[in-house]
Order: sequence, then C-alpha cells, then structure tokens
Amino acid sequence: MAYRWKNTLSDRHVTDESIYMNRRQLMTAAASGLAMAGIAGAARAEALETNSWEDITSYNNYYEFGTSKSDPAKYAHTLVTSPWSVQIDGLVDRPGAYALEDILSKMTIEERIYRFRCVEAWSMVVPWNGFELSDMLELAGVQSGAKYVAFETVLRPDEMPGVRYPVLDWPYVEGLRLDEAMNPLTIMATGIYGKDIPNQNGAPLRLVVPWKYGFKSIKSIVRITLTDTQPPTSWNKSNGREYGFYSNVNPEVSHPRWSQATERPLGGGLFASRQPTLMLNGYQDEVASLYEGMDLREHF
Ligand SMILES: Nc1nc2c(c(=O)[nH]1)N[C@H]1C(S)=C(S)[C@@H](COP(=O)(O)O)O[C@H]1N2
Ligand SMILES: [Mo]
Repeated sequence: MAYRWKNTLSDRHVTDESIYMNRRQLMTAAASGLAMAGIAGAARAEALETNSWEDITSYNNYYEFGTSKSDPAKYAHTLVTSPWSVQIDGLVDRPGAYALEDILSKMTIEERIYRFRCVEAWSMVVPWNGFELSDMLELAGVQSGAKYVAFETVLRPDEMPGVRYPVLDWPYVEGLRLDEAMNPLTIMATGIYGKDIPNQNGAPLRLVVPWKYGFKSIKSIVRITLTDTQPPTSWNKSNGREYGFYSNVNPEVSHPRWSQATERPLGGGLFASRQPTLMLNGYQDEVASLYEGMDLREHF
C-alpha cells in the first residue's frame, strides 16, 4: 500500500528529544513532498502534534503494576526485560521461541506517529518506533488455515505487584483477526521518541493497533499464537457487554456507561477542551475496508 512509509529515524538509541524534533521537521518537509505524490496517509500522520515524553510515560494503563494511572511508572521498573523471547506457535510453519535480538536483527525499525485513543475517552499522539507485525509473523510462516492471532503478556508475580489482585484473569490476553494483524498500520513497538520503550509502556515489545481502543494494544508480549478460532481477550472475558472483541474506535457507538463521541487529549491541562473522536480513530482510509458489510454496532 502507498501509505507504508519507511523511517528516517533508523537509530532507536537516539536519546535527545531535540534531535528528534529536528528530524521530525525534516520528515514533515519530506512528507509534504510525498503528499504531492499522493501518499496522503504519511502526510496526515506527520502533521500530528505529538505528546511529550512525560505525558506518554507517566499516565499509563498497565494493570499488572496497579490500577492507578501513576502506578506503572512507579512500579514497572522491576520487570526484567532482557533476555526476552517470544513463543510463536499454533498454525505456523516454524513454531518456537524467538529471541528478541534475533527478531530485531531481521527488522527495520521505523517511526510511526499515531493517534492513541483509550476506551476511557482520553487520547494522545505517540511517536512509536517499531516494525510491522506482519514482518514478524512472516518469520514463523503463517499457515493458510490461520484466521486469528492471539497475544499473551508475560506473567511474573514476583515482578508484577498488581497481579495479586484479581482485577483481570491473568495473564493479560488479546487478539486480532488475521487481516487486522497483517494490516500495515499494525505494529510491534520497541521505542518511543527514538529511545527504548519504557517498562510502563510495555517493554520490550508491545502491540500498537491505532484504530482500536488502547486496551487492544497489549504490552510486554511473550506469546503469539495463530489460530482458526476467535481467541478470548481479557476485557471481553471480564465484561463482554462493555468490551467487544473488535473494539474499533467509533464515536457513534457509546460505551454502556459513557459516550465515545469526544475525547480528552492528554497534556492539555485541567481546562483543555475535549475534541471530537474520529471514526476508526482517523484511520478510515487505511482500514475501513476490513469491516465492509459488517454491522459495527453488533461487532463492537
Ligand atoms: N498487559 C497489559 N497490556 C495493556 C494494558 C494492561 O493493563 N496490561 N492496558 C491497556 C490499556 S487499557 C491501554 S489504554 C494501553 C495504554 O498504553 P500506554 O500506557 O502505553 O499509554 O495499554 C493497553 N495494554
Ligand atoms: Mo485503555
């Protein structure tokens, strides 16, 4: 697809946010050239004003470390993220444990500036670094019978103080339909602002599906299973009336307890005005075709 764009920020260890800003200005200039060539998705993404490192890394949902927004930044440092490996199994040609460094040696890290919309109706814009999930699944060889992809977060009670509370049925699990997983917008993130992704944001490897509510973007992944049946997902198991399998961002479908028509952008301060929520979080051009003919109220 034309909106697949390669990163100019190839070094994931850049540590200076100001360097990043300079690069971003360069990229914006490059993107407007691309826009004239008709690559609209890249240009629109580049026009987004990103949230600060502070916003992105201090207000988190990662219930394995506690349920308050400040808990993950306080407690997630105890999670040991190296060495790390991901078990890829189910309907694949080459099942097994894939060491993260081996995966990374075969991937090109790109930057993707995406809107991020939590089901709780707050939002932010994040400059992720990562690679397309489809490229990682290719390593294992997806078999023709596969229809869904199931994901699992690491479960280590000694390193995760929140899992002694039965808020959710641990480990945290999520899932996508195979075509959603293979869409070029779906990435595995390894960094933010060119730095390694902090533990509270899902180190060392987390999913990012920008057109779905944030809870689909599962953190600290240790297992990926290709299946032919729709996998169970944590929030759906916990309350299926409120959280569907699809959970596509949709301003027209209210949560049973609140409207999804607007959202509160993070970083705007106490009196910042809410902004309208966009259909599929603004990624309609890229992903609306996945849901053609589906009733999005029924498949919420
Ligand atoms: N394993 C795990 N993944 C998770 C969560 C969680 O509690 N545990 N929270 C989800 C929710 S509700 C959101 S909004 C995002 C938040 O990601 P962020 O903290 O990087 O903004 O992570 C998602 N992934
Ligand atoms: Mo969320």
